[in-house]
Amino acid sequence: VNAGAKIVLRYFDARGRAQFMRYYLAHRGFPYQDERVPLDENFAAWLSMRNDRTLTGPFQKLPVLQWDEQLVPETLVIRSFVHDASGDAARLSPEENLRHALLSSSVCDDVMTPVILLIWSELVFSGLNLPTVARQTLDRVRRHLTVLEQTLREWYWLERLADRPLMLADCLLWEELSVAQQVFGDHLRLDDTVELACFYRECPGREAFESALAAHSCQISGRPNEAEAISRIRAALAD
Ligand SMILES: N[C@@H](CCC(=O)N[C@@H](CS)C(=O)NCC(=O)O)C(=O)O
Repeated sequence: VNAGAKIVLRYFDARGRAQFMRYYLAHRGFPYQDERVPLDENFAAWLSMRNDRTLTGPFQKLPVLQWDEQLVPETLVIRSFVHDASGDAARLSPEENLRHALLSSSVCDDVMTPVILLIWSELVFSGLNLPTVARQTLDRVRRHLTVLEQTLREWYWLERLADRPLMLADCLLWEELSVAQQVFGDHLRLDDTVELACFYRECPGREAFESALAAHSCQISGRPNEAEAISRIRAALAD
């Protein structure tokens, strides 16, 4: 482990796919540069840097992480790179490492991505029926939280968390529970999934995460006028 690594996390000024890494790096005491591309008019700042692959990597998207000389793109690949480079992988058994990778993949693909897509949906798919898509996304996320809860119980996630430092999979799960609640409001009752509610409440990083969000408030996604889009999603679900 190179404790003095120069770390730059480059992402938009949004929570999106990077907020969980910000929580992690801060909470675990890795000094890093939180480089945020402003969400300005017509994404001018982003468009002026997008083709510079030394900044945006081989797929010209964000997040990318710079760890010393290594530029790492792709959210889940960054997760696994940092999990190794931080020394966390060495703290876990092979079976637990697999579980951390599995949980991260599942939370990314089946909670984070559908929720971000829903926020963008009206802009991206013309003629879309928002009430139908909002309902389907909510049902899908709810069902998935029920399944996640059973799996975390079977894996003794909370018990194990008590005996190890907070890791990226924890930060990711906490962040997506927070985002899902912010988007769905009262339509998603976390208390229906007791184990997840308990994790959300008692997660060792919770206070630091909430302070970080309060200290630098930003949108979840890059969608222009996101607050209005979220209000429309909630209203559509109330019908
Ligand atoms: N597969 C990538 C997806 C990255 C991605 O879609 N990033 C979006 C922001 S969340 C982006 O860079 N959009 C700008 C663009 O595509 O021009 C990952 O997992 O990190």
